[in-house]
Amino acid sequence: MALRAADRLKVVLNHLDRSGVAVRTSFTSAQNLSHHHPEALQYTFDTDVLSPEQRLAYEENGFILIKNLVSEEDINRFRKEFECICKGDVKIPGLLVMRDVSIAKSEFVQGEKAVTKLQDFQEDPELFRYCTLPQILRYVGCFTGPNIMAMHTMLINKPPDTGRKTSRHPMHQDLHYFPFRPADRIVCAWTAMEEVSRKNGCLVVLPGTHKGTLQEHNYPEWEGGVNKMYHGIQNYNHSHPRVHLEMGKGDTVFFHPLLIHGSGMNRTQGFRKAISCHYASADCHYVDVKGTTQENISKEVEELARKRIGSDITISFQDSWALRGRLVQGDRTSL
Ligand SMILES: O=C(O)CCC(=O)C(=O)O
Repeated sequence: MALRAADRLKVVLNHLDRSGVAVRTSFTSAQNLSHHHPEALQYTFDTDVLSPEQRLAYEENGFILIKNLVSEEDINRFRKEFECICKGDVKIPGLLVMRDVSIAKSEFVQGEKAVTKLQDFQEDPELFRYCTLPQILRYVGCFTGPNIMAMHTMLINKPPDTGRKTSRHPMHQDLHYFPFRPADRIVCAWTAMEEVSRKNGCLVVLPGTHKGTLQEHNYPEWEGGVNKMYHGIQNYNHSHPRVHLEMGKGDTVFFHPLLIHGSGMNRTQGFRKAISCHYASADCHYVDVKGTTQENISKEVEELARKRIGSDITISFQDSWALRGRLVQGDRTSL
């Protein structure tokens, strides 16, 4: 009996999974972003969730965009909770409320308009629902495998730029922030909470860069200042093809932690909101980052913990992740 094209591709993929034979695919857009290094399948599992074409696209590009994954109702609930937190009606233990470097210096901005990011919302049952949505976890499992930890949570409220270009997020690799490996078993889910476009500062990614290594990150020397913890890579290839991820409300992109990405300035008067979670396989293990390019961020995180908790207890970089991580599927085998 003749096999459908997708089924034939599946047979090939299963074979490749076992043999580690080289595959290559191209990005499905006007730009040809395929890279001409043959590689073995290594970034995805065969779970019957991703189509063979989607699987090949992630292998090649390091990201995949799924349209309409999160409902309008859920997004509206997350937005409401964000407003309650900004107004001070809800207090969440451990939540980090961040302000834009240029807005923080102004005395006159209050509430929602002053907050650029909520980080570590694992103790907020309403926002943390995002990390447990079954339709998200189905995809996450394609990259992590069945034991899944939600490690890092953020609601980003990119403000209208004040003219100092501080609403930009420098190009970076998320692995810089993580003392756990292997990188291929980590994935970020990032969901647009409204239309995101080049005008309001959508994500920008450099396809294929997930196949590279972790680069050195530092604070960029921007004239207008730079937000706390917004480290960037100085020496990436500026002529590498870029993809601007323009997305609708509820669309979700899944991307690899070595993928070089950032986001542009918000040139509108509205706040550009997105909610995200970094997941890792619970089978990952911690690594010591002393003496590596990650030492700068580990020291900064440890210093922040001292300021928040007090200097009588020492929270190491690794502890800070072990404390925040939450099991969302399967068994907590290692992390
Ligand atoms: O949402 C954005 O503008 C960028 C977020 C991001 O890349 C990050 O926080 O690592």
